[in-house]
Amino acid sequence: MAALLHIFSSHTAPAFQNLEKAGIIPKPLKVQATGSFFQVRPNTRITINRDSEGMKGIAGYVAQLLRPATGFDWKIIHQKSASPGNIHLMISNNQPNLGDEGYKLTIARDRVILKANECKGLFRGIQTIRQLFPPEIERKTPQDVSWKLATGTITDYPTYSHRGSMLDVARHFFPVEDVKAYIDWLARYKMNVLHLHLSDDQGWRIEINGWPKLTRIGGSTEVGGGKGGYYTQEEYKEIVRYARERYITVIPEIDMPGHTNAALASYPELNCDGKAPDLYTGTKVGFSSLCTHKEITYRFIEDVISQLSELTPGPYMHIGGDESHATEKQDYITFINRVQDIVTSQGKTLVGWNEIAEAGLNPESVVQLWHGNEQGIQAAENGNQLIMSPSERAYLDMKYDSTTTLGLDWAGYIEVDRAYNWSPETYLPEIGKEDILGVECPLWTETVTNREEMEYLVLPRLLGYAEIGWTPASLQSWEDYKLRLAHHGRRLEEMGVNFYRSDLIPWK
Ligand code: IFG
Repeated sequence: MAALLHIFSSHTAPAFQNLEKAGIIPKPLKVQATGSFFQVRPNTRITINRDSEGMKGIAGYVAQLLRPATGFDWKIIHQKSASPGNIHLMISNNQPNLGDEGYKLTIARDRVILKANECKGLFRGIQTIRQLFPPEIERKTPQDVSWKLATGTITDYPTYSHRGSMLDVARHFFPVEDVKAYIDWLARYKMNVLHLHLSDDQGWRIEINGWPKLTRIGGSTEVGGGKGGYYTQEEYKEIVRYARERYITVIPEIDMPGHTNAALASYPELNCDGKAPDLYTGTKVGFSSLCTHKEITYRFIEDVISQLSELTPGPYMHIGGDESHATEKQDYITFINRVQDIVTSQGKTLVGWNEIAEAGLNPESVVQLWHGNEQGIQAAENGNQLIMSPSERAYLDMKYDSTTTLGLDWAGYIEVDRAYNWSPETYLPEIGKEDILGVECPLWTETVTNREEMEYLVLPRLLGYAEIGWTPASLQSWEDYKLRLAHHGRRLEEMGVNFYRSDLIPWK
């Protein structure tokens, strides 16, 4: 009784007494509130049941998340079991239903226990814990807040294993710190893939040994004629490291045979007529093609793909294949099959936009559906898994509505509700859940020049795509999501990001 009185009498009424009202995004599978709270104190510790590098890394991540706004020490202790007043992280692979990214979170009045089969699952569960702290937790300086976590249990694991976003660093170049900020957003909402669009007509962004002009010339500009830029291999490795620390896989994309003007402008010999075109700073598409008849083209591709494979630990290599209007159809098909052999010889699985389905791919190759449902269906019938990125639903560069200055509108306007109200497994009747690897929302950057503009287009729509990838379609509901998003608005405010305040959301 005293405890109950304590709750109602506490003058600093904590944010929630009801775990089920915490408004977590993406929505967890199962939440059971017990109506009380766990009091975080200055001497609350993070305890880990294994002294492994992975667990120490995760505990360190938690500490650096919670230290700035709480001002507490967050000592990390290796101990077998949970103890009063502390947050215990534990790996115990005896919960097969959780899979490798699932977790079970128990918040009792006197302790917090986060359990998972693997570190990846702990990392996803930490994002949930982060959303149970009051929004002030996002601040960078100690806040005078009574840090209480609502009690109860959460059992959670993702629907799709591929939940990602693509960042186009070719149309406009973004320095490493902007890519890291992008990775932080993905991590916060339990996404696990960053697809980097590293080359296009307007720019080549990754240093390739033996082909220095790709970056010296191809990386020297961008849409609008700015100075462009590129990642050295060291900088690219730093991006990959930062992503891996957050259990996010990088998928590099070198778009080919089309979308290659930057490479063609850098090396005359890659052009069929041996003449290098000018660098291009406009926004047209479909006018460029590697010369598919020349052997040097395949030596070039081998060098690029082998070096990029070496630099990228993930299983995938994206070779683009979209809008190759300047490549003869039969040449295109021969080319894609030859590149597929190069990719698989490097031990990677090929990914490409849906046009590659015309090439009769190995069933292991993955097709990313963006525009061209017939090719998507052809891929599914061919046994290829699909990444669902339908442009009229998932393209983050689409304007919200006619008043949005940033972005494009060729695939239509995508307000926050339209971004949320669809599901990959019902998008096309011919494509079932078993054909789908997951979902990915691309940000093309023809009109995006800096982080603030990025934030405006990406947030809050990214949160909806994160939920589409993580939460079962049966639990998806716009009426429920929009209230959770409204509630989450405080957090976006505290993060200081330039998010779009849609009129459709009753922001708190
Ligand atoms: N389509 C092009 C992109 C970009 C996009 C802008 C794909 C696969 C239109 N290809 O989307 O390069 O220009 O919305």
